[in-house]
Parts: sequence; C-alpha cells; structure tokens
Amino acid sequence: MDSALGSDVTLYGNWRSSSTHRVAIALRLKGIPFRYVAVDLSHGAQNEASFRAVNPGAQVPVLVLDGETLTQSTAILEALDERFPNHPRLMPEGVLPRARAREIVQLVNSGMQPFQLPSSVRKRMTDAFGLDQHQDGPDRAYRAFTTEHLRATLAELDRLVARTGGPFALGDTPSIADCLIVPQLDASVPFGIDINGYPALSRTYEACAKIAAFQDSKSHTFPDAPARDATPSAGPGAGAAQSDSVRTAVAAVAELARVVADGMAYKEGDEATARYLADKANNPIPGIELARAEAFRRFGPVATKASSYEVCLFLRWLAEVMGARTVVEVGVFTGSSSLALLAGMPRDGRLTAFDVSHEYTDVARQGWASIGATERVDLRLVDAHEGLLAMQREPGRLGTVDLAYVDGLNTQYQANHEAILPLMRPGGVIVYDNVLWKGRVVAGDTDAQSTHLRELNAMLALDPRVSSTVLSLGDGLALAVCHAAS
Ligand SMILES: N[C@@H](CCC(=O)N[C@@H](CS)C(=O)NCC(=O)O)C(=O)O
Repeated sequence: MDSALGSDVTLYGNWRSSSTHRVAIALRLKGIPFRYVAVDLSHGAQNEASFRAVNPGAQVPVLVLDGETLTQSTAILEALDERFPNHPRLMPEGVLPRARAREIVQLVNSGMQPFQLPSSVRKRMTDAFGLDQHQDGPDRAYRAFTTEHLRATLAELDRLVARTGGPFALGDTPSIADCLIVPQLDASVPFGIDINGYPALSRTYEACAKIAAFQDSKSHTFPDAPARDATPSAGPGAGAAQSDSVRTAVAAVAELARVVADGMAYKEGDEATARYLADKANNPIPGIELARAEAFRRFGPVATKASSYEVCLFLRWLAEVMGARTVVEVGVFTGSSSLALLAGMPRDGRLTAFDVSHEYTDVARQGWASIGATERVDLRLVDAHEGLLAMQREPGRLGTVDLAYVDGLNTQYQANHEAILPLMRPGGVIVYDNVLWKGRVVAGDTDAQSTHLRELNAMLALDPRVSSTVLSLGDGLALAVCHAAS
C-alpha cells in the first residue's frame, strides 16, 4: 500500500540543482505528493539564518519527511524507498544488484557532481590554485578541467550502465541509478558534452525521457526557474503547471539559450560573436526557434544533436543562391536543418527527407506545419541508404537533385555518397555535416565514427566525380559539387 497519502513531505531545493532533481524524480516515481520550497542559491539564500535553521550545512536538497530533516540526496532516496516501498523500488533486490546500483550512484554522486562547483566554491578553488594567472583566465581553466573530467568519468559511467541490456540503467524499470544519471547528463550539457557519444547512457536517457516523473523534474519545470510567471510553489502542482505549453515553451527557450550560450562560450571561445551572429547579423529562420525549444522540452540534451545554428544559416543561404528546387535530406531529427533548407528554397521546391524516428520527426512535422510547408516535404521513415537506392529506381529521379544535405548516421556517409551521386544533377551540391566530429577526426581518434569520417574526407578529396572542400563551420562541413550524374 502507498502510505504517502496524508504524509507531509517538503523538498527544499533549487531549479538548477541536479541533486534536487534526483529527489524530485524519486518522489514523482513513487507518486508522493510534496511541497516545494525554492532556495535561491544564486543570491546566497542557502547561507541565510532562516535556511541554516533548516540545514546548517547550507546546501540543497533537504527533505522534511515525517517531521525529520534529511540531507544528502542519495540518503534521501534510500530513505524514501524504505519508507514508501511501493513500485517502482529504487533499490534492486539482492546483494550484488544493490552493490551494482551503488557503484553507479557513487560514481555520479562523488565522482562527477561535486566538480560542477557553485560559483562561490569555484571562486575559492580558482583562488587557491592561482588560476587568475592562467592564460585562459580562471573560469575557462575551471571549465576546461571540469569538461575533461566529466568526459572521462562519463565513459566509465557508460561502461557500468552497459552491463545491463536496458532500457533503464539497471534493467526493465527505473531505479535509483536513473534518478542520478538523468540529472547528471542534463548538467553535463552546459560543459559542451555530447551525450550521444555514450551509447548506454543515451539509451537510458531516452527510456527515462518517456516517463512523466523525469519530464516533470527538468530544471525549467521548477517554480523558481526563470522565464516563468510567479506561481505558488507546489510539488505536484509543478507538474500541472507544465501543461501550460506556452509558459513551458518560453522557459524551454530560455533554458536552451542558456545551454547554447554556455556551450558556445566554451567551445567557440567567443560568446559575444556567437550571440551577435545569431541575434543581430542574420534574419531568423522561420519556425526554427520553436522547433528547437520544443525538441529541448521533449528530449533534453539529446536535442543538441540538431545541426548547429550556423550550419542552418549556411544551408538556407546555399539553397537560395542555388535556386534549389529538388532537395534531399538524410537525417531529419527534429527539423532544424529542414526548416533552414525550406526557407532558402523557392515555394515550389520539394524536400525528400529521410529518418527512422517517428518521435523526433514529430517535432519536425510541427515545425513544417508552423510555416505552412507540410505539403512541400516528402518524409520517408526508412533506412536512408535503402531509401536512396529505392529513390534511384523511381522514374525520372536520376540526375535531378540540386542539393543534398547528409547528417544522421555518420558511419553510413560513404555508402550514402555512392547512393546519392546518381541522383545528383551536374553542378548539384552534396553537403555532409559533422565531418570534423568535435575535433576527434583531427586528433586521430580511432572510434568507428572518427575513422569513417576521416576516410570520407580523404575519399572526397580524391573522388574524380566531385570537387570538394571542407569548412570548419559548426562541427565541420564537407561540400561536394558533382561533375556529372554517374
Ligand atoms: N552530495 C550532496 C550535494 C548537494 C549539493 O551539491 N548541493 C548544491 C546544489 S546541487 C548546493 O546546495 N550548493 C550551494 C552551495 O554549496 O553554496 C547531495 O547529494 O545532496
């Protein structure tokens, strides 16, 4: 029996605190109603006497349960599981499975989260290590270290999670491990980390993304998150507020902007230029902001797999200067690049687009509908390589494509190159995205993707059927002009 009804549960937390997210997820998984009290960490509310009276340790989360005050999120999760032993159990049965769960919990709790220092602690650290003397400045130096540390530790976390067949971290149901992993992955994105590089973690993340307890515990859904109207704080009420789609979209845009700006600030090293280019030096691409916000709301960090904004701007421009009427896209995902291509094509242009995911392309479909372009897109939910070969067999298709944009499964690029070439008209252009693969291609990494892309770049340079060049735009863009349909 769920004995939660009637119990008085209060969570003190903060919208950006991943440790708070862990507890909120667990409470919602268990269906435990709770009151949420926001502690404004960015203005030092944790150090005020009123909060120190609750937790002298001056940190969130704090859970008040049955009149007792509990701190340390992992202790809270275990206490909740024992106090409310209803389904799903957060801790598995059996000595070994419990030890396996704790391996994951400890790696995140003590090996990862503490390195994402709040600014007050970060200042103490950068001062203690003399990082103001560092050539990149104290903050960049800290971020570079944390990013490298997270990358290395995520690889180990991925190994631990890969031991089960999934879909969740410990098997068929969500557990304590997922309560820690999902907020940790969300928190890693602002450090420029692409979680798609960790297959077992991506699998777990996607399984959790389908569950309301995880969806309703994202940072932007908390009552103290910015870009929300002031609403009375409430636990289950936070979920109800999320159904207000407009407010959620606004919060999601704000969150996305923060994540993108954080990522750009580190990756590109020039946040001001990135912001200026996006805000002041380009017309917006119709529909793209909402599509990106909706993708982020639904899929969290997975949404960052979308083509970068600068690549989208370039695609629109290219489609326009080429007057591209017949366009092929491989890898629609959530629709950013297709919206860019459609924006550059004439009104009678048609886009044939390949993807295998109903879920991701559902967001793309919304985007096309929002700009009245539904009829201009022929979406084919099939394996792209098979789909391209089938397209070759359709009457009148060979030698007709003006522009092809290839993204998606980047170990299929070489096969797709062969399948696309016969479809291209002489002078048509094929664009391949991510050909520098976050620096790994140049660094000589030997994983399957880096190796494949290095081979592709070398092959394109020598392929007599095309003239090609590679731009270091976004994550690297290869452009191949076709000499003749072959
Ligand atoms: N190990 C603790 C970590 C708690 C923690 O790091 N809390 C952060 C927010 S995620 C905090 O309150 N920071 C405020 C500060 O340290 O000033 C737990 O799992 O609860």
